[in-house]
Amino acid sequence: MKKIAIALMLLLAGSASLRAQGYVPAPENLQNRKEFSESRFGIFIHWGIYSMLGDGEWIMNNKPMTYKEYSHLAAGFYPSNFDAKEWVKLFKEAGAKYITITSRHHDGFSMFDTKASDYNIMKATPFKRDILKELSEACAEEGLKLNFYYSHLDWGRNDYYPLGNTGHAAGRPEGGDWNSYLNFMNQQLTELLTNYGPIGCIWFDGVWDKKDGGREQMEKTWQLTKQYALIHSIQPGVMIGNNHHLGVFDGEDMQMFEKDLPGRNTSGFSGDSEVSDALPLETCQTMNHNWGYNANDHEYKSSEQLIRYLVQAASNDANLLLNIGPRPDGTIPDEAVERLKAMGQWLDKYGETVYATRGGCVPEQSWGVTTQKDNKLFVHVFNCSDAILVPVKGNKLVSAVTFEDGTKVPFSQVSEGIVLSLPAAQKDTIDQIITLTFKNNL
Ligand code: FHN
Repeated sequence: MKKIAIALMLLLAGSASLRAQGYVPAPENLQNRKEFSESRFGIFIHWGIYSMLGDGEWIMNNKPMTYKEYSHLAAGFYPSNFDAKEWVKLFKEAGAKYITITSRHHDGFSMFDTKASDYNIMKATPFKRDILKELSEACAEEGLKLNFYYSHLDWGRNDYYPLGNTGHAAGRPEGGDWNSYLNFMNQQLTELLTNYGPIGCIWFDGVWDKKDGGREQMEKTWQLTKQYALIHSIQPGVMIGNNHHLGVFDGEDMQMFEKDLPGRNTSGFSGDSEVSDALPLETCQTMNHNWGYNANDHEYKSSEQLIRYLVQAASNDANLLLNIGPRPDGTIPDEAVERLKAMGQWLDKYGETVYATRGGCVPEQSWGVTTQKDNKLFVHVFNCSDAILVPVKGNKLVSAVTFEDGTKVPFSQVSEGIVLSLPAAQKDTIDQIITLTFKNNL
């Protein structure tokens, strides 16, 4: 009897320590992950006092400017045309389901009401309005989820010491208390998770500024386990993502890819990131070449390109987080508005083939990509020809019709898969969608 009791105690102690080591997401977190994946389209917003200089969010580092000079921008920041309701209406019209806004970028300026530093929108600007609060209310009204981007990296604070790889011309003293910086961040994160209602995700960026020593050292330097545990203790449902450009760390709930689809590395950020097969994925992308407002950058991707990119992301089982950089007066550049509206019109008609789908079982082909749901495969044809081969084998095809109007598409099942004869009338669209219905789920 005594032996059984001891064995039981050991078993319990063992499972407790296992749990202490590994993060176990709460049920509401799992639900959030599901909803996040189903939503497929979000708007990224890079907005801060840097927008006044019209040269992107890295201007303080790139110019370079000292923190002393740069911080004077705050006293002139007055986005008189900012209207949270208008923004959120536009994002909803675009078909987006969530927004992710920079609560604080690398310049260290807080775009929200915080007691942790006076360098914030309420105390350091004449505007004195908490834009995150206004956005949280507008999002709640329109049913969009709100996420906060939060920079680990800070070019302004004295306690950001030892320095990382960037921001060396900011004019900070030699010496500073790193623990004080860690506490500062945790105080701000607590505020962000307490004062703005339920938050969808905390989107971290910047740990790559101090990444020497590899993953374990990064974890130690940034105290990520402790920070993640704090976040989940305040809002267990909130998802944590970290744009460290590596494979996911314990405690993270999603994985993001900068300017690349998962598994690709065309922009050079994702070389070391192994794609998670368990967590929701997200690709973030700019509309032009900049994240923050750049007055001279008018080289925008076309609406067609952006729509196809959204579909491509979905075909890779990833959301698209599409960026806008609002002007300093609070308006959104015309080119961006035009593209968001065009995406919304397209999603109004074809959203069913994107929202709540999974990446298709057929990998990208020369003709295009696929998404799927239950026993339906949505074939997105970007490059048209008279006939295409869809390499699905071993599942009986019941019907093939155009998504547009249900016109039957002639097909034959051959040993390599399914050959579709595409209807001529469809040849000039952004994305010709053919719905294939199979006997069994895919
Ligand atoms: O340095 C930032 C950059 O300003 C921007 O916020 C992007 C968005 O993914 N992330 C960083 C670079 O990795």
